[in-house]
Amino acid sequence: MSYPFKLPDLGYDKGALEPTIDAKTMELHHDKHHAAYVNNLNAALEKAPEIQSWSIEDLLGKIAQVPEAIRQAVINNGGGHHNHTLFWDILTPGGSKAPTGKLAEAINATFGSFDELKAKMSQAGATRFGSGWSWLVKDGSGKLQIYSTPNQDSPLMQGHTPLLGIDVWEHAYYLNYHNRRPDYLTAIWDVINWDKVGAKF
Ligand code: MN3
Repeated sequence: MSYPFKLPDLGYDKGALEPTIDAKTMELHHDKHHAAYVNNLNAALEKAPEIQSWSIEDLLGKIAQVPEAIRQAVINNGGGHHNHTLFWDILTPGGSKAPTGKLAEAINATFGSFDELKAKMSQAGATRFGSGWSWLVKDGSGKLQIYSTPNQDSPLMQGHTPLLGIDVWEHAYYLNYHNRRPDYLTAIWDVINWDKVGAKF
């Protein structure tokens, strides 16, 4: 899939993740915030026909080759599009509530336990100043890593494959959790679909 990019359907009801994530937050987050990233990404690419055939993974993975005039717009809005598309996918209702199979083995080997992974990712999200994401990624050598990125910066820009991303922008939690980002980061583990995360690994 390439330019013009389209806002993907959620694939489930906006209230399906309640009470962890309320329907109004899902509506604004998907229909307004994500839609704006898609529209702004397309507006930027309109000015660069030579890269209009690139996939979103190519745009972010080869960001240094994107024309400088639109590079930051692609980082912000292409990152926003890819990050949110992944977020809706791994929040799909149902699936396993904990990692299984090879992913579970890798998590235990790398972090010690699933609880330790949750603690590290929540910590990364809680300590990200301002807006950004907390990530579980597979790095270039196939190893798991946890870190946060600012704004909409994507792990793809450093050659890493994002497996699980938690949006810590205020728009992701403020209606329900107000300023209590740590409470959101504790609750969100109830709605992660680990079958989806495992499939990406
Ligand atoms: Mn968001």
